[in-house]
Amino acid sequence: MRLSTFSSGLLIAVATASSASASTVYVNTLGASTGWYSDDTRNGEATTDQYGSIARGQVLNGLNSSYQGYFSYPGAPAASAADDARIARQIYFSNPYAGSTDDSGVMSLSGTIGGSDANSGKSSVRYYNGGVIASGSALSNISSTFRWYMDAQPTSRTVAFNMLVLGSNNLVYSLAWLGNGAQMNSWNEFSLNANTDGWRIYGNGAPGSSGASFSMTSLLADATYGNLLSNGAIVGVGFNIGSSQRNCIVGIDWLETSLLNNGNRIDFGTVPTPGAIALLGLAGLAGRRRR
Ligand SMILES: [Ca+2]
Repeated sequence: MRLSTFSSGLLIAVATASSASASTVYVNTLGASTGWYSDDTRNGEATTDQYGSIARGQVLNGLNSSYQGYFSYPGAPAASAADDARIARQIYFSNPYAGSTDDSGVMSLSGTIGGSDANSGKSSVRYYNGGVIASGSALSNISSTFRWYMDAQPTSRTVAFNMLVLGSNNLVYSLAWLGNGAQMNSWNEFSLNANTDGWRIYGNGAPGSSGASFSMTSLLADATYGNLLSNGAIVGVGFNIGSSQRNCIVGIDWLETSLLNNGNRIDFGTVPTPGAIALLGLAGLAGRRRR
């Protein structure tokens, strides 16, 4: 699996403490300005666009929207503006549903682009800080709550909350959590803590979907993976749908997790970030001065 060759640069990065903040962080775009990036997003539907033809399932690496640390493995696709455009068809920020919190909109993830039966598409988005987000020991008291909408689609699918963890054996594992009971055409709010069942571990020989699901507490007590994870480092935190989640679009309203932003809300959607507001203010001031 590609994760096995995940950038060794992460190994030498020093943990970066997030600045103290008691407030909501707004995320309305992918890339360096927010720290939220596409990584394992795969083209959902064979298509021809202005950049040429692209097959289903092809991994997309955008110049601005993809996390380049993810693409250090041999044979990785080169970053391109074409893939930025393709990623933007599958991961985008808008306000399509009534009832997002404070009318803030959502970050939509589409497993396919056009509603075909393509099963090889995937949308994957995570926060990265270029190094260690939290030590593996933080897994033992993890808590997360997130709110999301499931679009009306022929298949009912559940967005996964997930993490990339660099194990103490220097191999990267993906931990994905799926809650139960998501409703189509509805807002869903899922909460988990260390004792909530529903985790699976993927990559580097881990059983993935073929194994039983775990609570984090039981996973950390597992003879094979417990010490690897708790002595490792969390290097990415986010969401995905797919693969094999065709014909489903989900919109993520917000996330609160013990791993990011000091547990305060990360609100996805169309609200400008404070930085963007400041820039708009400066632009307005400059405009007035010109007049
Ligand atoms: Ca929102």
